Amino acid sequence: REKLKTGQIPVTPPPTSPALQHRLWPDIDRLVKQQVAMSRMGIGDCGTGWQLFAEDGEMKMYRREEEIDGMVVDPLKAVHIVKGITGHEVCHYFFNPKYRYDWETTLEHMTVLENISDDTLVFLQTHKRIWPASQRDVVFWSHIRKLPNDQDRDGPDIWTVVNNSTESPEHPANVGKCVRIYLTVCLLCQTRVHPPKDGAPITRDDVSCKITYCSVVNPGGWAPASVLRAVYKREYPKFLKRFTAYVINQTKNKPLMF
Ligand code: 18C
Repeated sequence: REKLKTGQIPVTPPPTSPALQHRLWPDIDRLVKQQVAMSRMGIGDCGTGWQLFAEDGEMKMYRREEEIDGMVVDPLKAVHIVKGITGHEVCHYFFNPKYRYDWETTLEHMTVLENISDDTLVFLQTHKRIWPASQRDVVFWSHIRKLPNDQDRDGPDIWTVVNNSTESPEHPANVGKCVRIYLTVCLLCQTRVHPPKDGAPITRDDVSCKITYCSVVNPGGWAPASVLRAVYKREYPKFLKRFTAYVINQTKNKPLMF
């Protein structure tokens, strides 16, 4: 059980947390560990096949062309370094539903189906339709977690959010106008602190965040490969630039959150 200082809020759930008792918990815990380990691997460590498809300053996006039954399921891995924000802040704005409409431009509608615990939610989302394909929806659990920084024990914690498709008996797949997509997404954020030499307090000018974003999206049904690849080549860079700019803007006049 996590040792807490006076006034500190627990992040790993205590044994009584509803998340630990939940039917999804074994899957969530296993998948979070697996996704974090994969996200931490560099492009070179994952074998060959990663192709750079977008680059803008510090942001680099790679994909691997993969198809299952003729459907494009290209894994994506993006790395970015953003000054002035922390990993906890990036994960906070990515996880928390109250900010989602602010930055998620492909979103049409979002509902929280289940509030399992402060760090674990189940979402139903519908996304904008792309002609000529059907509109897509997705049901996924989302889990935010603080990880020990084993490379620098005195450094800030590492933070992650993992989203993974799940089922909802109340919202079965492919019954209405939407085709259900299936996704696994991992956002992993590491804060770097460059302490001021004069011993002055750390400000936003002294921090940067290394962001790794990995995703695999199965379109769930027919979608023309050329259109789908063109869509994600445009939408992923747009998402990461817009989302990080949003976090910078939201946090600029707030105290740093490590
Ligand atoms: O990770 C991201 N967001 C999280 C919180 O919302 C969460 C959700 C991810 C949903 C991603 C899939 C969305 C597909 C929607 C269709 C695209 C609509 C485009 C509309 C353009 C006007 O994890 C950030 C996600 C960033 C999303 C980038 C787009 C990825 C596209 C992947 C293709 C999906 C198949 C769609 C089939 C259409 C084929 C022509």
